[in-house]
Amino acid sequence: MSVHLSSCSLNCWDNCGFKVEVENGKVSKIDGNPDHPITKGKICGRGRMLAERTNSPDRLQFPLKKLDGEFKRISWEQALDEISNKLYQYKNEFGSTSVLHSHDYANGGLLKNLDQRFFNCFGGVTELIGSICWGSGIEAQSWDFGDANSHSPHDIVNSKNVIVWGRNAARTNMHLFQQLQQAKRRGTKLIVIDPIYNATAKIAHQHITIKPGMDGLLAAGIMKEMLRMNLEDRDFIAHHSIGFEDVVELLDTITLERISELTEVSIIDITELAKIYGDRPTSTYLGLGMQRYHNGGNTIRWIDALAAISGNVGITGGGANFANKQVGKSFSTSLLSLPEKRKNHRQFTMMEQAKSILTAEDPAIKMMIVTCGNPLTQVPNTNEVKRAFHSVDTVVVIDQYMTDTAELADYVLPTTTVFEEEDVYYSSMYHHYVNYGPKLVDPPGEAKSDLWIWTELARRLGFGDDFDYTREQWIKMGLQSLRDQGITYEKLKEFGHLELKVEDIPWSDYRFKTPSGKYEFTSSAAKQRGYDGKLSFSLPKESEWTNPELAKNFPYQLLTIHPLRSNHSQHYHLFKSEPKVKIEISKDIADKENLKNGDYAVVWNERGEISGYISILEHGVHAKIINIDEGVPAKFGGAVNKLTSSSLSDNGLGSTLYDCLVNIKAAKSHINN
Ligand SMILES: Nc1nc2c(c(=O)[nH]1)N[C@H]1C(S)=C(S)[C@@H](COP(=O)(O)OP(=O)(O)OC[C@H]3O[C@@H](n4cnc5c(=O)[nH]c(N)nc54)[C@H](O)[C@@H]3O)O[C@H]1N2
Ligand SMILES: Nc1nc2c(c(=O)[nH]1)N[C@H]1C(S)=C(S)[C@@H](COP(=O)(O)OP(=O)(O)OC[C@H]3O[C@@H](n4cnc5c(=O)[nH]c(N)nc54)[C@H](O)[C@@H]3O)O[C@H]1N2
Ligand code: SF4
Ligand SMILES: [Mo]
Repeated sequence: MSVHLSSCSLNCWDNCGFKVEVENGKVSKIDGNPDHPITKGKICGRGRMLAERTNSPDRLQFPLKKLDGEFKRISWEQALDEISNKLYQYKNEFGSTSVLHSHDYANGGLLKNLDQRFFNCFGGVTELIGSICWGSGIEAQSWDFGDANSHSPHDIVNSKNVIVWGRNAARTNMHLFQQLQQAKRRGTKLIVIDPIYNATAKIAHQHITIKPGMDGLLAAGIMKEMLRMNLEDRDFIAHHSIGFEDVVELLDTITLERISELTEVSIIDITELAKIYGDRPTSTYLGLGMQRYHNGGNTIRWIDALAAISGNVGITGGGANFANKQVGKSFSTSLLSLPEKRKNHRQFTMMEQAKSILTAEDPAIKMMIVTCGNPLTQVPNTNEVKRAFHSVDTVVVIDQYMTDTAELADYVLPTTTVFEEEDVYYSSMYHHYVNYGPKLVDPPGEAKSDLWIWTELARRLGFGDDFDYTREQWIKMGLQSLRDQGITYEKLKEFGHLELKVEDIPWSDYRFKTPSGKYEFTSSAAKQRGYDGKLSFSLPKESEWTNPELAKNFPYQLLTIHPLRSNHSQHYHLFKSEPKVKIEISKDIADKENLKNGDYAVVWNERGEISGYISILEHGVHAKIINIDEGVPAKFGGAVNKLTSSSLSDNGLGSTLYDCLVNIKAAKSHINN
């Protein structure tokens, strides 16, 4: 048995350091690396289960081709020859943008950026822009500050108060959760603002239940109270910001009573929050859930503005922590991806990929290659996504498992897991350490890395020279920009993880990366793009105010938050007992619809329906909420994205996944009856 340092590869805030045991050529156990400065030996079940994900007999092991509706094993030679011939033909006949690259970010490896290199060298394809995950918040912060940068996780020790605003830390960001527990023991005041009384709310001094999609207005109410009590930071506002007068003008148009009524947060709580923000340093940890609304960007901008007005920007213990884009920007990704090779391209948004495929002309989409994503389960409006996939002549899916998406493919290519290839791993969400992950075991059957697949296809298509590098050379290429910091391939290999030199306290010099160089309450970057750039009192798209007719038929708000034990769709099939769709509802809905725990029910709207078992949330949940965790694959009764909408959020080409009205009723279980 041998033990090796490695990394979690999953799309997650924490990017944990691993200690991996290998026995007889198999990964036998995964633990946390106690020497990792942030993750300190603790990892979650999803990370541990990467052993099962690697060893499972259900792994895809051979290239498959669909013939008469059934998958048949074929050789790599045949798969690569046929796929490269098709790429060549479609490019010749219809142009290279008749090929679509559909993807998400399921693997945090640096070399996963090489898919871009392949498609750029091919001549440029139809690519996806925007983000289902965090698009609106990222753009919101870049309008306000010039970029989306977080404080170092170590800085939390300096905060007097911590507000966790719409981040499900206990479930999604376990090392922040541990820090919150420690902070609380040190006497830090902890407040959670969330429509659900989640596990983070349980440890907080106070949980504030809010009506979903109304957080921007709550931040406005807190600011109004701060101004009334003269708690704002006049110096910051005067010297380091522009556009404050626009905010004041807008705040004057609404009363605190009206804000309280719309957000369903009491005036007492709003006033208390104003005092907390005024009692510096107060740090805000924003989550991603609350920007998955039509008004999501505006929501994040209000919370940024609150942090700014209260003087909590650029100071130790403060911050509006949403993402840490400094991390990803440290690497030489364009050396890897060669954007200059791209001759043609067309862009579809990630959210609207299905609709765009169905309506594409000049050229139509003829071929689609899917990597690091499972759009059939994860992209909104599943029924439309399914129609889109069926409309494309040739679909190639590269994955480790036969997912809902792979089921619809013409070719399925088996790929490696994190322990079967060498790479370095990072996440631009939370901390700024980069981890090394060696190749520890051989992949099963004939599974090959994504990189091997791109290299073989590139050779067949005549640009093999662009892929003629060893793994070590590729990693060194990606780390080139870090050489001056002493971050090298050799050192990463030696130490297992290294600290990137990014700013621990972003904006401490008050030099913002906005066009004015100041914090922008009214965004000039937004103005340049044709928006008015001002904050507004915008609302979700599906609500009683914006669409009363819809709200009459579909009176409840559906959240589809991230599952505890799975990373999206990736772990459900490994659970000991078969997963079921759990429909969590408030006590009020249970009473109104006469539903009890364990009842079978159907949730529906105009886009689709999904059935599952009722679980009543007894405490602290907003009265009109239904939650169904996302990610459940079709074979277990999913996907909940049959119900969600593919419309875009207000900025950043983000998603509106939680901006979703539904109805619910008891149903007959096909299992029990
Ligand atoms: N266990 C687990 N962890 C994960 C993942 C996973 O799949 N499973 N996925 C990873 C990824 S890709 C991401 S993006 C992150 C996401 O991390 P989070 O942002 O923590 O998680 P989400 O599930 O996106 O957001 C859900 C939280 O937002 C709250 N919320 C929803 N609507 C609103 C609202 O209008 N206002 C407020 N205040 N709160 C609201 C929900 O009640 C919930 O607590 O998690 C990462 N970590
Ligand atoms: N309703 C609803 N939908 C959501 C969300 C929500 O909150 N609610 N959250 C959204 C968010 S935040 C995100 S980030 C997306 C995530 O969306 P996805 O990334 O599509 O979700 P996963 O289920 O993680 O699927 C990733 C797939 O990539 C495969 N994979 C893993 N590693 C590799 C690799 O190295 N190479 C290749 N080729 N494949 C690999 C996995 O086996 C898996 O099938 O989902 C979004 N969808
Ligand atoms: S999924 Fe996240 S918390 Fe779990 S081991 Fe991986 S990086 Fe750590
Ligand atoms: Mo995400």
